[in-house]
Amino acid sequence: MDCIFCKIASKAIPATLIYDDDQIVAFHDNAPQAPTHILLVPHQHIATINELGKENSDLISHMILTATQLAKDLSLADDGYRLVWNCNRQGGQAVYHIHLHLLGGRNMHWPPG
Ligand code: DGP
Repeated sequence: MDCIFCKIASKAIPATLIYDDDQIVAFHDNAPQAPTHILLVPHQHIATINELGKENSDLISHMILTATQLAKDLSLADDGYRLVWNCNRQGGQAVYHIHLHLLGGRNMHWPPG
């Protein structure tokens, strides 16, 4: 197993998890791009969102709903926040294990960089 997010999700390496259940974990990004920058990561290794199929619908729904709940819990919901999936090289993906970015605490720019 040579995937950093598999290792974090399986607790093979220590990380401060802010959410943890049988499907996903969430933890703070180690290179934060906003005052709040959380990653939601499934236990299941899926390299990119291109590999997702209908069989993953419950997982993806759970990731989004957990992100929105965390945003509410962290008082980001009223001012707003951003959820981001990066895919492959031009999409800016660096870690090839799918993850949902939750970014908040500042004004976001559009178009994104
Ligand atoms: P992406 O570019 O969408 O693949 O984002 C990967 C993010 O993962 C990037 O913002 C930095 C973060 N990251 C990479 N390795 C680690 C790690 O070992 N721990 C934590 N907390 N974050 C990591």
